[in-house]
Amino acid sequence: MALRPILIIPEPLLRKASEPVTGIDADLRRLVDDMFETMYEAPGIGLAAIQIGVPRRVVTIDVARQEEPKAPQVFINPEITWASPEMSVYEEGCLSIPQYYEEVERPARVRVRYLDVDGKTQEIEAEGLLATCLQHEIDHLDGRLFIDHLSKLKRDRVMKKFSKVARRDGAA
Ligand code: GNR
Ligand code: NI
Repeated sequence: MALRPILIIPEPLLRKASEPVTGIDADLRRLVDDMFETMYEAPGIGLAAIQIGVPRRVVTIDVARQEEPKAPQVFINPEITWASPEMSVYEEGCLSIPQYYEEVERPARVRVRYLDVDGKTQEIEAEGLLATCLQHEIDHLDGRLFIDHLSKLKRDRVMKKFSKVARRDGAA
């Protein structure tokens, strides 16, 4: 297993759409292991492969509370097949936009079809934090970030702040 650096905005890769996984092999299993290690260390409740620079449609999630046993979940090529008309609001954050939190409104429940690590098609219906997290991660696979759901004013403010930090730190 290996910890991998998490990409931070305005890194252009975060705006790239990820490609579907076509086969589950040793490389993919290693990627999933690295994603969990990186996600738990951050710590975060979800991670999309593109956040560590790998443009593949792979998501890891663990929404268990701190006092609960670990509950790692892997979603390969996830697709939303249904979204509830009812919406819900969560305060979201993103490991690629450190220390910025804002409320986002999304469908309260979603059905998601995906492949598990054995390549078997699965479908789940999620609600609450898992529903929010799945939508946040699937957005990443399409090059979208949670700030895209905010007003242009707020988004521009965040992008400007992080561009300034990147320039100062010599990362962009
Ligand atoms: O750790 C994370 N917490 C979180 C909180 C509310 C809604 C979504 C998330 S996902 C985020 C980790 C991350 O950036 N995943 O892409
Ligand atoms: Ni994120």
